[in-house]
Formats: sequence, C-alpha cells, structure tokens
Amino acid sequence: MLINAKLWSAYVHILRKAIRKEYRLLTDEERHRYHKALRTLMDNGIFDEISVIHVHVAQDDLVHGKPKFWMWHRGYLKRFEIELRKLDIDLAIPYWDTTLDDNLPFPADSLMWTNDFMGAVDENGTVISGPGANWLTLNVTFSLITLIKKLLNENDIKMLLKMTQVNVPRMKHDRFKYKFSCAQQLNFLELMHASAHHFIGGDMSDLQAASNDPIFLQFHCFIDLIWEIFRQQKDTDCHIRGLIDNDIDETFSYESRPSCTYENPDCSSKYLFCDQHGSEAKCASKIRLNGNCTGLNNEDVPCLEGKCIHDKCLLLNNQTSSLLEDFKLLDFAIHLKRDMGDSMVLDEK
Ligand SMILES: [Cu+2]
Repeated sequence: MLINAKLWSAYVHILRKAIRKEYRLLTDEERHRYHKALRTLMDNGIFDEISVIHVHVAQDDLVHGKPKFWMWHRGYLKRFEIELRKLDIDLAIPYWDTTLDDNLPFPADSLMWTNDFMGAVDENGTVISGPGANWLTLNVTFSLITLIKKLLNENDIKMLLKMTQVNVPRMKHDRFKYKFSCAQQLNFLELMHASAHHFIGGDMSDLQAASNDPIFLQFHCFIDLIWEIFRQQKDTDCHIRGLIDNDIDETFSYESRPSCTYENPDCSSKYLFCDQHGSEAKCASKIRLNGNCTGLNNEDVPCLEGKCIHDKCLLLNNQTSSLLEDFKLLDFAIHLKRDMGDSMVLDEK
C-alpha cells in the first residue's frame, strides 16, 4: 500500500530532508542499508507497484520526449524515496554519476558491476551476484548486456550547460495533471540519457521495462541532478512541482558531485581515484579485478584490488610480483639507455 503523498508531505516538514549522495560516496553501511531496503521493496511487491506507474506512462507515451519529462521523473523518484524512507528514515536514493565510469578506459569494468555494488554478471550479461541477483522483473531478468551505447559524460554536461535557449514557451496551469510554470524541453539531455539506458541493456534498454531495473532509480537520480544544476544556473525562478506539491529544498537535496584537482587529488571515497593524466584532474570509479586499466599508473591506485599490471587490474601473487619486478627492471634499463645515449652499451640479453 503506497502512502498518501500529502500526508507524507506534512511529515517531511518535521523530518529532515533526504540527502542524495553519489552511490560511491555512501559509507559501506549506508550502501548495504540501501540495498537491503531495495530488496525489501522488491520482496513485498512495492517496487513493482511503483514501477508499473512508469510502465503505463511509457505505454501511452505520456511523458517521454515532452517538456514534462523532467518534472514527472522527479515525482517518480520522490514517490520511491518515500517508500525507502518508510523502511529506513535515513535513506535517500543515491545518484549514479556515470561520468565517473565514462572516465575509465573501459567503463563496463567499473566496480559498479561487482558484488558490493550493483552486481557482477556472467558471460550472457545476466547479473549473478550482489543486490541485483535473482531480481525477477515484470519483463525479463535484470542484466547488464550492451556496451554499444555510451554513458553520459562530462563533455555532454558541459555542452548542456552552455546552452542558453530554453526552447519551449512557459506554460501556466495547463490542462495536464502536473502543473509547471516553466517547462523546459531539454531534448539534448534526454537523448544522452537514452543512450546510457542502452549501455546497461536488458530491461533498461526497453522504455516500457526500464523502471523494473533497480539501477533506473540511481541513474534517473543523476539525470535529475543534472537537470537541477541546469535549472539553478539558467532559470532560478522555475518552481518545480511533481507528484508531490513540494519544492526541491523541502524534501531532498543533492550532495556535490565528486571532484579532485592536481593540488587536492582526493575524491572522498575509497571507491574512487583521481585521474591526473589529462589537462584536468578528474575523479573516476575504481576498476574491478581483471578490468582494463590501460594508460593508468599504479600511483593513481585505479584498481579496486591488486595492481594495474600489463593494462589489467591483477591480484599480486608470486608470479605477478616477479613479472612486475621484471617490468620495473626493463623499464629502468630502457630509461637508463635513453639517458646515457651512445655513451653506454647495454647488455639486453
Ligand atoms: Cu521514463
């Protein structure tokens, strides 16, 4: 049974608001509590009950590709967050900042797809462990399959924030159920977000099934944050109304996205590292075991476990340790030869 939205709205005036953090900035305890609540909502049927709202809306094509896409999905997230907080008042939906994964040589090798996060997958892309394992959805099983589409990256966000034109006129008290005083048609962002849906694959790549997937919440939370940044920069007079008649600052707020600099290379999480190879330092998700770490140095600590050896995150055993020593020696010899030039004859045997 879903809670009455107006009643809850009254409660949030008394209770503190939900603070939405990046998924990897949650403490281990906070993340486990979130996973536990997700599972409870799946087991007691409430996850499906809410998910079906999106399924129906997608079937009738009522909100996608339309200005109210943003308000509607914000309302949907709030509705879900209420159910999470009924189980555990300290919870909030964590957002999944996909730029942290996109910053990796191979984003699908992010620790997002491990037991402690959204779950590891088998060769078919089906999630076999972690909180998403055995997640029987209304459509198919939860899976991570496709890698042909891309995640939302930092350039997309920069490009969006350069846009000055809000290309739909403001509407007031229109015939729709959800009133909005300043509809924004952010086609570009909606398009980019669709591409990331396809990156995940499985239910997420099907508009009418996407909400079946637990990562839908975290991903849409991130999209909502980007919209909020856009709204605050471009149109601060825009008051948002969704399924619950409360403005953003009364029910939830967002913690800043992880960032680092050359001077302060700290991304505030043991699950992130600061990549200092480009013109700007940037936070990135750590890489799972056996994942691709091409171009990253061990000094950056890009691997969740082990070390980046031969462009792969490997656990250090006797064999890899001696391999690493051989590489170090070879590297040293090559540098020495380059520095000394012809004045030195190196025995390379
Ligand atoms: Cu949607």
